[in-house]
Amino acid sequence: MVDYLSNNEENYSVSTGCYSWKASGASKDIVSPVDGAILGSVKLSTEDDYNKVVIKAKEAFPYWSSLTAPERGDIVRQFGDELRNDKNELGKLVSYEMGKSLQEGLGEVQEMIDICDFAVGLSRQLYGLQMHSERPNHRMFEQWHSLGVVGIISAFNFPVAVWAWNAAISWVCGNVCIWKPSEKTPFSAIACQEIFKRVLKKNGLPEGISNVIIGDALIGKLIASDHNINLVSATGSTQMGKSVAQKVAGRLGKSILELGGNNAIIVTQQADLNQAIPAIVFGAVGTAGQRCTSTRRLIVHNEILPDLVVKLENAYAQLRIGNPLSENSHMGPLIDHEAVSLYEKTIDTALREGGELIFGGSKIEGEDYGSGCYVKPTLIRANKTMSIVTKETFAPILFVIGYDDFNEAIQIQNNVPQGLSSSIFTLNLRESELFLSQKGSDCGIANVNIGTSGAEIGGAFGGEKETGGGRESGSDAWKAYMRRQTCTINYSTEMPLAQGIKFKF
Ligand code: UN1
Repeated sequence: MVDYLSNNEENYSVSTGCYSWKASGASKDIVSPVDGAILGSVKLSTEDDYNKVVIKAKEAFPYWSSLTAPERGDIVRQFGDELRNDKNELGKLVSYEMGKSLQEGLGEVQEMIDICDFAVGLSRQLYGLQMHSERPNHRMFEQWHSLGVVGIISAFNFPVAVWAWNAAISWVCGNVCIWKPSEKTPFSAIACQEIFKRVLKKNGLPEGISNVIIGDALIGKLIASDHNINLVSATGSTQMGKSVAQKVAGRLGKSILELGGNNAIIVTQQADLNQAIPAIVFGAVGTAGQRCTSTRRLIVHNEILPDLVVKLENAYAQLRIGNPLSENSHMGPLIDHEAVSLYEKTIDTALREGGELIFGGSKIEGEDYGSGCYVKPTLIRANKTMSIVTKETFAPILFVIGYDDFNEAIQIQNNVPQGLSSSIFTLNLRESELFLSQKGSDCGIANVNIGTSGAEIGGAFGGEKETGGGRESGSDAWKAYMRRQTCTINYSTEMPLAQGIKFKF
């Protein structure tokens, strides 16, 4: 980690807010949530800095998009190789800057490597369909062209992986990227840019293929409103997403939105609790409950609820909370003190609304924790009418809700504004198929006997309703990063019109 920071100082001034340009805005200290230490400071970018980055990106686009897709895929392959070499250092930096456990920091870099591999294969599979024309001796097909500049707005909780999902796919599709990472985790972003810069340099490619711009909400607004940005892919809160969506729609631009989740696990009487317990605990406590896929609600059949709660209490009592870089710790801190206040407020509201505290419920202070942002993982017995259970709080708070009838469980699961991830634990085929059916989960992700978090890159990632409807990462999510062109070629000697229209003169 220290190596990255000092390398950066050599090759790239850490105090520059954007790649290749000196940022001219205010300085911001970056504080690690782990121990309250100042990691360094970055200068935030201004509108002027932003405009320079856009020019640089636009200049790089014609050359980059003129390479063949497999040539671009080879550059992404090299990036994946560099990430393999740097996995430990980058994983540590992510863990220290963001506060997730080292295992999860390393997992995040692995997710980057995986999406690079996926994108390399994709670079030879950007298939268009061929259709049968209704006119004789005509050929009709569709093809996919590069879009241009992709603006990527990412959140603090996945400081590197979510960018990589977007960037790796954008690059093989022939686009150039401008990345606005969370200003809470800029050093992880700078490190990624440094690694990719090595690949660009080795291959004599223009720097503007990948750009990082560090700034506050102003930069997000500029990206959303700028007609030079052909696609905006934004990850973050529903509130942020609504503002981005309105600005992009106002200029009829394209966007991919991956916003809040309020993910539930249904545990039926026929669940294998040996599988369910670890999945529930990781889902609720992993990344200190700060994943958009974190498990926030547990919907449990009332007959097994008391037994399940005892098992969960036992599991929670074994969790070790502390420095995420220590292999001993299961859970690190929240991102900052504001997040700790939100955690406390949510618990207060839940208890006021009639919730019952089962476990945890307070922040953790003491010598060992310094000025880190540590909280206890929390279990609250709740009921389906409490309004707090419909809200997303980025914290390790799990609401346990009982149900009697299977359809009621599905209804509780769907009865929130968000629609990202969902799971059921059951060994009953009818229950699992109903959960996956049209009448079942309304989420973008629906799992059976797997928790709500930890999706693989091969699937399309995203969700419905207030989650924003976008899809990133695998499957055919790449189509949103390209423009579709329908082509019809007439190789006859006639000039027939479609729909049988006669037009003779
Ligand atoms: C996010 O929290 O924004 O499925 C992304 C998961 C991770 C990605 C989460 N692969 O939990």
